[in-house]
Amino acid sequence: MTVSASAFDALRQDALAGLARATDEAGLEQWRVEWLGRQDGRLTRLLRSVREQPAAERPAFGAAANGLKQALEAALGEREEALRREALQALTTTDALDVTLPGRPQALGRLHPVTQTLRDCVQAFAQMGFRVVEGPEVEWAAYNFDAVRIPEDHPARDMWDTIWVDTLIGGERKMLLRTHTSPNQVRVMERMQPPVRVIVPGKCYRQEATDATHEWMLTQIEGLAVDEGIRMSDLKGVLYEFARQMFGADRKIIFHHSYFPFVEPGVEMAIDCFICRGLGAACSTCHGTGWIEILGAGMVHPEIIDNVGYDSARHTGFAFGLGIERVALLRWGIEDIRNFYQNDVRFLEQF
Ligand code: FA5
Repeated sequence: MTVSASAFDALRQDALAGLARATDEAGLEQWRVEWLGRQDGRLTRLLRSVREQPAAERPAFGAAANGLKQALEAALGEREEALRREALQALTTTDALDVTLPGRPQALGRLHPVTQTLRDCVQAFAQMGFRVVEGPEVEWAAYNFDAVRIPEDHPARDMWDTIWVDTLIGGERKMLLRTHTSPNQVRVMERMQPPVRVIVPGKCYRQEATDATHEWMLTQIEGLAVDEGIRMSDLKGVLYEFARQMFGADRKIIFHHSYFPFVEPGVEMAIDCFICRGLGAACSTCHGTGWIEILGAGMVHPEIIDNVGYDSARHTGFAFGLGIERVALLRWGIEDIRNFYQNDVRFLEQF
């Protein structure tokens, strides 16, 4: 069989007319199989028939068939592109979808305000040379109470109405959710030798009647420094520097005497109330006192120094237990601590 130049032209026109009738992906594929399909495509068959041509005509036939194949492949590519453009155009002109509208932003999470405050406090103490260590949240009563001089019948145990773990050991409940980070004073001294300068951040749990400044779960940072010659003035210097960094130089700070069985002497540090500035007897945030207590502190009791195997004649130390939610209240002027753990996104996304 020989195919004349005009026959090639007719084939080309036939193919291009078929391509113009294809209006979607399926139509294009059908056309491709009909013309360019490897098994039985019309052009594939034509190319195979080169062998059957008289020897003298083979080169011209082959060249014409190949030229037609390339032309059809190019035409297919163009038609695909044209259909894609048409489809996009159709999308932009229908009311249902406006592809030019900006996308909806993804809501990004952020650190909880108490976590932010905890990190800032940790950094302030780290800059003063304190190293971070951690202790268990489920604690032995022996560490939480006895090791820090709060024996079974001591009235101080009432201050920390406790959430006990129900497991009985030797018929007694001996484990609890720690009520404060102070057991870590002992845990740290048991495994380190002076000089000690550590902070221990973590959650604590108490059976509290909650109010504007009390939650049943609270975050504390315990601080401990033990060395030769550590004095109360060192404690005050560290705490003043911390308060200056967290609250700025113009906030008022007060130290009250206080009692904690594990320090002697003991103090509490408070910051002036940002709500009433000390003027409101009806202020629910500071209970009319004008001050918001943020930490308890003092000189580590010599008996505890000796109990861990140090020598209290040589080594002295200070400790403090700082409430992080209270710091967060003060730095941002939040009236009620209970906001922090109510999981209201409208509150949390303000930080
Ligand atoms: C203690 O927990 C002592 N362990 C602190 C201490 C450490 C004293 C080292 C001396 C030496 P207190 O119960 O006062 O003390 O708590 C310390 C701080 O934790 C408070 O000043 C307050 O900031 C915070 N805090 C206490 N109870 C709550 C509560 N229910 N909700 C929120 N914050 C609290």
